[in-house]
Amino acid sequence: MAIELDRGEIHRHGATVTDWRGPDGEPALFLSERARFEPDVPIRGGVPIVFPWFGPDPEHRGRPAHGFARRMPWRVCRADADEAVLELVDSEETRALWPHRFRIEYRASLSDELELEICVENRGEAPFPFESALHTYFRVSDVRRCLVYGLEGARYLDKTRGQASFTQGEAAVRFIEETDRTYLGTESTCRIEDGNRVIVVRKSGSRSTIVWNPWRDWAARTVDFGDDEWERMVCVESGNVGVDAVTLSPGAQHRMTVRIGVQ
Ligand code: TA6
Repeated sequence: MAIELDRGEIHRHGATVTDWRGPDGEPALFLSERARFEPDVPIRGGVPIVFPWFGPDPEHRGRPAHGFARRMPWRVCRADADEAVLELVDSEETRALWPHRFRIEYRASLSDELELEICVENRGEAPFPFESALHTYFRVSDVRRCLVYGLEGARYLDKTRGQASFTQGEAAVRFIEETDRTYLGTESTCRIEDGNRVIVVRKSGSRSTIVWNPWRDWAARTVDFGDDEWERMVCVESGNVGVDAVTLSPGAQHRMTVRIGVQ
């Protein structure tokens, strides 16, 4: 069930923004034509919320990849024409997966910019470390013609090369094959150049940027993703993962904000 706003929509499921149109009126987010809207299944596209770990279960216990937040129903705190606030609070279900008390408040503001703010609070008695990311799928005309600026000189781990560490040169990130890179220690604004359209991703409270395009083989074997959809999307994700993970003291909060604009 989607919450319709003037400039897009957000689902209670995973608090996933699935559509936002910028000043040009064009959809800026990619949503797979095969996306599934079912309990315990993340929506393939829009802005899934990764929490409390990024990637496969770090303890190898079979817990869901990218954590549980994107697979669960959130509570709507308020919603109006251009903004929605949702929350996720720990439960027996979450504590069985991750033994901590927490509250996440998520504010999505859909106007000329898409502003997303996620605030994580430690409601327990002990500090906890967590990873999080806004796993944003951007819609592009052809990923092979896209360039991502802003990560020049940053160190990254390359998942396609065994998570080996590299440094981005002075050139923009371009896409000629499967690309899956976690840039660390970067608070930079990124610009996605897609022909004559530029998507700008500003962030605060985030030191990691993940850049991903699955390319054709992954697309062909993934049921909730069209065989050729890889050509029309790129993920530029803002978060805190790996060495950038956050440790939150009891009662403390961590706020991350991402502001997306289209030029
Ligand atoms: O953010 C990139 C990534 O970690 C890729 O390695 C790929 O696994 C992608 O996320 C999608 O993961 P998902 O669990 O949604 O299929």
